Amino acid sequence: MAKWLDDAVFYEIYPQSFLDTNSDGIGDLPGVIEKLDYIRELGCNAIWLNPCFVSPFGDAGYDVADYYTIAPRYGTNEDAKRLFQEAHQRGMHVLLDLVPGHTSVEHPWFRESMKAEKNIYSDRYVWTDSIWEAPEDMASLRGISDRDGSCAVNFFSSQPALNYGYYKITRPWQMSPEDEGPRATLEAMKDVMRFWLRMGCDGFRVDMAGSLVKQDEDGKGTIALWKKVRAFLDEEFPEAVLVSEWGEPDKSLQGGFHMDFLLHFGPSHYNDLFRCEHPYFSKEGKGDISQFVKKYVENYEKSEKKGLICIPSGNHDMERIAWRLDGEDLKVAFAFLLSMPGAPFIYYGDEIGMRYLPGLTSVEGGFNRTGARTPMQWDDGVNAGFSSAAKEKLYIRQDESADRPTVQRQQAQEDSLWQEVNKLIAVRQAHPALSNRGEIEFVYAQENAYPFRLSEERGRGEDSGGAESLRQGRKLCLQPEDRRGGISLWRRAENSGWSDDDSCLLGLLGEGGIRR
Ligand SMILES: [Ca+2]
Repeated sequence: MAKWLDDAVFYEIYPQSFLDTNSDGIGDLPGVIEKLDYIRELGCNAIWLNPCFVSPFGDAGYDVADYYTIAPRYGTNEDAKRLFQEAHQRGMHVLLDLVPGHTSVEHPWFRESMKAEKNIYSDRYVWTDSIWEAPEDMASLRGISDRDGSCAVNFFSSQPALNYGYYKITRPWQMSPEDEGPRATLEAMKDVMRFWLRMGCDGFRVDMAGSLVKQDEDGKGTIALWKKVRAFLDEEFPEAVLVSEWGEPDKSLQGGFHMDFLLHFGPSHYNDLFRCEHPYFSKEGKGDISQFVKKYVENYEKSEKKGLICIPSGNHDMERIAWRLDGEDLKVAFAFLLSMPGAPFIYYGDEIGMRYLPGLTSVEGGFNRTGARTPMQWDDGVNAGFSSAAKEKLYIRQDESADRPTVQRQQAQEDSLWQEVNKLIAVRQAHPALSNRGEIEFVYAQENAYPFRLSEERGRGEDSGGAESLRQGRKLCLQPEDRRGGISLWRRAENSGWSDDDSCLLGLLGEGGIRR
């Protein structure tokens, strides 16, 4: 695994909403480059960039029409190359978003695949052999061309599924992953990876990574496929990093991914902590962390430390973390996020508590997700410093409330969320016990109960200073009998806020911070 992952703290950038440098109302790659120093100053040293390739943007770029070209609205391939170089100069790394599961209907592969005459792209997508038969358990496109068949779609109707084969074959038109068509699809995707890795990107976040092989209940076919990708990367780009949108680390890490996300859907109970009716980290104290911990421990053990389990602050697919949590709650939530093992991922704007805007008219297939994708709020200037375009031209309407958080204001304010996140990252980076790899033990996490405690031992022996700081810090910790280096996240159920006795990460480490 690439060494830089050991202390990577990621920042997810939604390029269209980050910084607009040419006043068209849409963020762009020169804007990302301009803000690299800001990201570094916050403490993040790695970036995940959402898709920035040519696309009709029916799903905000997750419907790629050309894998090899940066969408003109974001800039050029030269801009991408410069981004990689500028990031590397600052000791930072950049992951692009790879969307291997489907393309846009406008992709030339699909245009060829739609033709009735057999050609080299006929088997690039999942087609049945009759217009009257739809693929089981999947939506499909039908009657859109002269080809006699229905084509499976993965998500929206404009996203036909690429063909990586079926694990369990039950119909004559279904192919094995070893058949020529599926193998050619995988080779094509390897070429895409080669192209960007050669240009200087450091790896990929892989969209819907667990769903490539169809009728693959236990994931065996998809794991085997990713093992092939890993072998290819080990051979040609051994430093290339892969993180999966899969949510089952025991499977994804087996397939050769270095990291997997805890997802907001499926069995993770991630939202119990941040986004349900009674989030655990809300000061009302009505939450439950036990199911989350149970599932986390299960995943942690099953993954056998082969890689990292990543807990994001949010992403472009869910409501923002500030939706259900307020200012002080957010600091506690970040103390948790930035003290867990695995590489942390901070979604742009979450470091200032940017709000989720419910009820916005959908933009580019965002629907309820649109309110989590609004333009970044930098300062008190026009459009909060995001763009000098007319307000009506902005990619998505901005939070227009007078007290909307901005980077500029929070950087100037000593007790702001930005300052807290900044300190938390610094503490994490300074103490090997809090690094990305290593041991975690949940000391206390009962059903419907507070507090919640965890103990971490990481990097001991590498830097006894860090472990020693933790031990000293544990004077504030609530388990004096516990001799291991550890931290505690603690809060009182009946309490409406933090008291001086409540301990939290920074207080424990004796470096200032939350309510010490
Ligand atoms: Ca722009």
